Amino acid sequence: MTAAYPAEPWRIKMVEPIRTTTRAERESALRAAAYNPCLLRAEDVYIDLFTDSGTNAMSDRQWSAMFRGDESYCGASSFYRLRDTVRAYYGYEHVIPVHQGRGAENILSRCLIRPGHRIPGNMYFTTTRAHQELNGGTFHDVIVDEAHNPADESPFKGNVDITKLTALIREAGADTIPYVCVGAPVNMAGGQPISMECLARVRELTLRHGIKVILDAARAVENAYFVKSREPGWSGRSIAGILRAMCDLTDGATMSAKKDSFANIGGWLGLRDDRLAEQARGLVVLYEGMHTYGGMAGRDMEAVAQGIVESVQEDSIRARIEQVGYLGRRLIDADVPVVRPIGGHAVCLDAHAILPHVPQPLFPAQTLLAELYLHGGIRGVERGIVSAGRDPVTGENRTPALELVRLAIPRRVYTRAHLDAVADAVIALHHARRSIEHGLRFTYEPPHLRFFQARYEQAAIA
Ligand code: PLI
Repeated sequence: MTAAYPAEPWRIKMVEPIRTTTRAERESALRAAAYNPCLLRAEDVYIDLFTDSGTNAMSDRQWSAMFRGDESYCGASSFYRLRDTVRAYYGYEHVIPVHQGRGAENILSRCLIRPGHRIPGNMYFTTTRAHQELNGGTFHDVIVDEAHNPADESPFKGNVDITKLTALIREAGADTIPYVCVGAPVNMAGGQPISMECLARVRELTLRHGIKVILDAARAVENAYFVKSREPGWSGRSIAGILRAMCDLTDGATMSAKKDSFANIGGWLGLRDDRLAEQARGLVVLYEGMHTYGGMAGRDMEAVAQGIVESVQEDSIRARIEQVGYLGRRLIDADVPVVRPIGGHAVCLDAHAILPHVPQPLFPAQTLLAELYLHGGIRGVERGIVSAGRDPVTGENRTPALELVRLAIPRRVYTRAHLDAVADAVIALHHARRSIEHGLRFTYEPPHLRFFQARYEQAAIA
C-alpha cells in the first residue's frame, strides 16, 4: 500500500452532487463533443481534472468576505483590501486588478512588446505565448533540457538554463528583449519548480543587461513549497517568506488568482515601475474595466484577498501538494509512465510512452484523453502537439517533446477516494492500451488556443 498524504486542514460543509455514467452514455457524449473532452457538458463528467483553475472550493471565510464586497464603480474598499493584501504577500507596489490571468498578460504584452521583440521563458504557456505573439514578439524557450524528459528525476526541472539565456541575449541583443518571463512552477512541464538559486542567477544576469524579470505567479505558492522541501538552506523559512523572496527577485508579476488563491475568477498585474504601472492602468480601462476593479466584482476581489491569506498557510499548501503526490505515487507504483517528479498541480501521463504506436501527427495525448473519458468518465486536458499549436510564421505544427495528458487536481474539491477512482481507471486503461488502435485528426481547427475548441474524428494508424 502506498503512503497516504496528510489529512486535510479543513472539513466539508457543502457538497455538490456528481454522477457516474454508463459507457454507452459516455460514447454518445464524446461523439457529440467531437472527441474533445473540452466540449463535453460538465454534468457528463464524473471526476473533472480538466484544470485546477477557477475550479477550487472556496472557504467559509472567502464566502463570508464576499458579502462585504463593495460594488462601487470607482475606489471600492474591496480593491484596497486586495491591493494591500497583494502588497503584503507578494510585495508589488502597484496592483492592477484584471478579470483573470490572461487579462494581465494582454495588458503587460501591449505595454512592453513591439514587433521583433524576443521573450525568453522557462517553457511556453498557451495564453502567455499567444499574447506575446499577438503583439509581434517571439517566444524563446530557455528552460533546462531535463524539463523535456518526463523520466528525468531532477528536483528543479523548471529552472532556466543560464547558458541558453546568456546566448540569446548575446545573439539577439538586450534591447530586443523586453523581459524574461519566469513561470514558477512550470505548468507545461507538469508543474516543475524553479529553484531560488536559479531565480537569483536570472536576476543577476538580467540586471546586468537592463532586462526586466516578470513572474508568472499563478502557482508561486506551490513553487515556494518545493523550494522549502527540496532546496538546501530553505527548509526553515515560512512559505510566505519564500514567496516574498521569490517576488523580490522580479520586477512584476502576472497573476491568475484562479489557482493558488482559491478563487473562481480574478487576477492582477503587479508592478514596481511607476511609469509602466501608469501605462498599464491606462490600458486596463480599455480592456478590463476601471483600474480599481479590472473586470472583477467587488465580491470577487474580497474572495481573492482572503484566498491569498489562506494560500500560504503551511498545512494548507502541504495537503495540496501531497494530495497530488498521492495520485502520482499510485500511478508510479503501477508502472504507468508519468512526468517525474510529480509536480505541484497535476499528474501528467506520458502519452508517447503509453501509446508509442500512435504517431505524434495523430495526436496521441488527445487520443489517450478521449479514451480515459470513455473508460472512467474522467476529464483531463491535452498538453502536447495540439496545445503547442502552429508556428505563426511557418504555419507548421510545433512538435513538443512532451506529449502529455494532464490530470490537474482542483484544490479542496476531491477526496482520496476520488483519487483512487482516478488511479484505478488510469491503471486499467494502461493495461488495455494496446487495444487503442487509432489516432485522431482535426475536422475543425481554431486559429488560437486550438485545444479548447477543436473537433476531431478517429484516424487509422498507417
Ligand atoms: O486562465 P487565466 O487567464 O486565469 O490564466 C492564464 C494562465 C497563465 N499562466 C499560467 C501558468 C496558467 O496556468 C494559466 C492558466 N492556466 C490554465 C487555465 C490551466 O488549465 O492550466
